[in-house]
Amino acid sequence: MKRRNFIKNASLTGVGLAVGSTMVNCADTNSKETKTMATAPKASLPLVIATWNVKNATAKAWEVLQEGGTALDAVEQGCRVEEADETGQSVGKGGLPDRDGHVTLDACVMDHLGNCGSVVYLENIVHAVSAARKVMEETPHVILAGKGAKQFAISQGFEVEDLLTEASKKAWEEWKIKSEYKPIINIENHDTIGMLAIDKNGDISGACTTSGLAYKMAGRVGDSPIIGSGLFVDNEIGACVATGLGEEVIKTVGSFLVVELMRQGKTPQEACEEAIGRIVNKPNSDYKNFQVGYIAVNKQGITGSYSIHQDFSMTKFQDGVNEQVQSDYFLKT
Ligand code: SD4
Repeated sequence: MKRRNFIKNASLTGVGLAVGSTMVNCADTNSKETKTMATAPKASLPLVIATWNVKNATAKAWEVLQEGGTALDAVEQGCRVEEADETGQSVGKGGLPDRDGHVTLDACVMDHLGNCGSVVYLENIVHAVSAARKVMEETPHVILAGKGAKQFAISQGFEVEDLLTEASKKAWEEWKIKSEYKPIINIENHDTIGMLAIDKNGDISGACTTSGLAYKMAGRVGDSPIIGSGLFVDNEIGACVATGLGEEVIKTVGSFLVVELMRQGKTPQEACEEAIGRIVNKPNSDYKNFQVGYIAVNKQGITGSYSIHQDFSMTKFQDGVNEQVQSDYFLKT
């Protein structure tokens, strides 16, 4: 499908376009920011959204916001819930390892002031998201990798743990029999987590944490800790976080793209759809064989989500309601 048709079809779905009784004019790509702002509908704040079905994580983030915590506190605490859950095999403890049996974590945070911190290829530390926050707050750097990231985390009081659980080890041993590497669509299902929150001050922050693709090559780093790809926050405009095959997100600088599209006047829904369009409309795109999903929120608290394949969802906590929202998707046939 050509890009123009993709966008046309996407806008026909109507997902996320109707907000209360107000319709946002999505097709008007010439609309000026001032015009968009004047007609922009507002959603109730605070709010939390996260990739996949992670109600325990969003509940934790919501609790933090209710207690007056910042959006940054909320997303960090929310992500920690998934990192600690050993049954989640795409994040933190229990994450599936690389080909050599090592669990390596990628995570990042970004706050409303545009500060950010990441850890990549981090081993033996469960709460990679908190290590990323420490990089942001306690170092002059943005990214720490591998051994250095681990040493830094230890110096900050993080405990060293074996992250490979019996279940993940068994899965890896079974995988080794064929050693066939290919991305599995929606394998993440509910655990790799990207989270965005707006606090009572209207400030936006985001976080993302993952063990990356199962059975990846040693040394592989995905989109999740790369600011602009896996996550981007602009407190004037909104924020976006990605999930799925990180290589494809990196190639299109996906989360930054979504935020910039919102800056141009697109709704979060439209922006997510166009960013997926950039991936599927590439010449020779192999999109039928991989998944990418985006969730986004704008400054007004309006949210959107879109993926290539069916069965992507986001969890949204707003107005005291914590619910899983099924995402619209590109590949309908
Ligand atoms: C990665 N984007 O490492 C991550 C994986 C992921 O849901 O999001 N899985 O490519």
